[in-house]
Amino acid sequence: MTQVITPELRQWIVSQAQAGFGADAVLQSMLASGWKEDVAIEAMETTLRDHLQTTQMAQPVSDLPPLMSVPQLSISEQPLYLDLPDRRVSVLSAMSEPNIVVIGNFLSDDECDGLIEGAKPRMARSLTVATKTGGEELNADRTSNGMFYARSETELIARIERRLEALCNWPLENGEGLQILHYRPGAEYKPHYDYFDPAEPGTPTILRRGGQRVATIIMYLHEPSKGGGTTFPDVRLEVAPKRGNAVFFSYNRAHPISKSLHGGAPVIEGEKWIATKWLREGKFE
Ligand code: PD2
Ligand code: ZN
Repeated sequence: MTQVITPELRQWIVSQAQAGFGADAVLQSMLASGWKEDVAIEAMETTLRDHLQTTQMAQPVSDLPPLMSVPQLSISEQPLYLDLPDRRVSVLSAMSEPNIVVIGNFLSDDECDGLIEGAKPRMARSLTVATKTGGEELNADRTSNGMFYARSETELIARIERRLEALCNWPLENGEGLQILHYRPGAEYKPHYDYFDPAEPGTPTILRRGGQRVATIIMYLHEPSKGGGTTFPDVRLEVAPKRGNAVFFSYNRAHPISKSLHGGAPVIEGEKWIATKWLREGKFE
């Protein structure tokens, strides 16, 4: 029998959280009352996320981190194509809040293969920036393997970076080195924000080099046959990980109000390879 997540259940979950019960305790109560584990987890995740968003929306703007300038793609007249200096790419879909644009034909098959082959000898379990210290750490939410190319490391990298610069109208020097990630079946990247949380103690150290992140471009290099989409839970969008395509998104405040929460859904079958470019406010040197 399917179990339905009712408004009453959502209200109960919020009241438990407000009473100070942790996620684990709430989950155990739900299991004890006969809820199936997957339904209970889904109910808790969606309810608490929606609740958090509602309370965040009610915050006065003066309490939020400052607005930042962000890259803008040249798509105000809904062009079907963008003629970048060395390649015509397609504009497949776009939304404004958050600003998410899906681009088709951004990379050729040869370019995808070149990025993967160059990365293979240097792959290691992915690290994320440790916001407590400003260093790097293993992260259980990210079960992919990865590596970074230095900026302009090879002719191929330099070509793709120039293409990104033209796509985003944002200086190449403000970009971090291209990151390659490899996901096997079961691997995922749980929803997160790419900006650095201003409340974390390590953030001022991280920001000394290039300022905040303001946008992300994920390029799909090898597509899994099932799963592995890039999800945007706040707007219930999932971008298909199609080889050669890319998704651009920006965040003009380092705050959840940007609705830039995003994740890599678990790969179900096949393998997923991506390249990620993060753009900073200033020069990243
Ligand atoms: O692999 C993805 O789809 C993904 C999802 C969320 C990658 C990233 N974030 C990232 O590289 O930041
Ligand atoms: Zn991300």
